[in-house]
Amino acid sequence: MSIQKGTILFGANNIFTVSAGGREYLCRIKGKVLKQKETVYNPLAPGDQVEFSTDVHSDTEGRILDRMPRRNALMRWNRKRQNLQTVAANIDLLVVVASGKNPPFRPRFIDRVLIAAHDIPSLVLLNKVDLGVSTEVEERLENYRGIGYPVAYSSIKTGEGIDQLKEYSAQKVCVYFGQSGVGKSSLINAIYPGLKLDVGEVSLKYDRGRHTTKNARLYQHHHGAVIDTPGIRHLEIKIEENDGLDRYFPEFLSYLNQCSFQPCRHIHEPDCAVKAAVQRGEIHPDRYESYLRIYSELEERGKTYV
Ligand SMILES: Nc1nc2c(ncn2[C@@H]2O[C@H](COP(=O)(O)OP(=O)(O)OP(=O)(O)O)[C@@H](O)[C@H]2O)c(=O)[nH]1
Ligand SMILES: [Mg+2]
Ligand SMILES: [Zn+2]
Repeated sequence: MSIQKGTILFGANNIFTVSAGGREYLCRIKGKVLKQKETVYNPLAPGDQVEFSTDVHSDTEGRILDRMPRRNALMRWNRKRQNLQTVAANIDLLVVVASGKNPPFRPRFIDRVLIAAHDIPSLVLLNKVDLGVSTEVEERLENYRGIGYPVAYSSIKTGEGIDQLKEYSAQKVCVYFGQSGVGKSSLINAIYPGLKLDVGEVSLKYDRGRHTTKNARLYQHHHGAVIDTPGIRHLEIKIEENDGLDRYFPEFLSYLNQCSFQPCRHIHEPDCAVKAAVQRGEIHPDRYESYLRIYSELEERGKTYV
């Protein structure tokens, strides 16, 4: 038996594929690891660094002994399981993929991803620009840029933006995240043609993706690693206990100590600096609307998460 360190590529039914020294091992997880991290639904995700031992009777199977501390992790609240789920861990760049059409642009979804990824460098990417970019979409993307998020455009049909993405993601662990059908797997294929990931058509009837990618998975390549994730319809988030949701909206920050009520929820309170900034056009009304919706969702779920 030997103990090694490796990277989780993916997991299914509590069997994890671990990469170490250019080889892959199928590993089960020891109870201890699970118990330590029992507040989450899945203790390990693509990108996690683990310690594992290889079995004496097999050189392709092993047991995961421990998880190394994470630099960061993209988490979502899994409503069905009433628990937190880790999408991916130790991320250098999160590419938040959207499309302007087919499926339609959903900035509220982007807002949620940016909250979930508050401590992870994120890029907002509008894919499928060959289908056209409306002025509304353009305006929202400009708003993200103004807030401080990098924004980029791409198309796998014309090749626009692909080389820049490749350059930008060199030597990084990049995660592609977004709704089903926006083209995450297609983009990864365009950047790293050797990977040959499955892609699926967008449903004509419902104008949304068909959930082609079923599991998040890390792929190693010569210049780093990329994690493809399954598209989700709705992202529910968790924020740190006692943290105000307002802190997750960077453009709100400079107004927070100017509200008359402290702490202010920026909902019905008089003399609220955030609401005044929305009225003056300094905060985008859609971003404020996102704030309100997420606030009431967190409230519904219980105080622990507000
Ligand atoms: N016109 C156009 N179509 C694209 C572009 N990128 C992807 N598509 C198409 O969009 C559809 C969905 O692409 P996928 O790569 O499977 O999307 P996904 O985001 O991985 O979807 P899930 O795996 O379901 O989450 C496919 O038919 C692609 O050919 C693009 O830049 N322009
Ligand atoms: Mg996919
Ligand atoms: Zn306020």
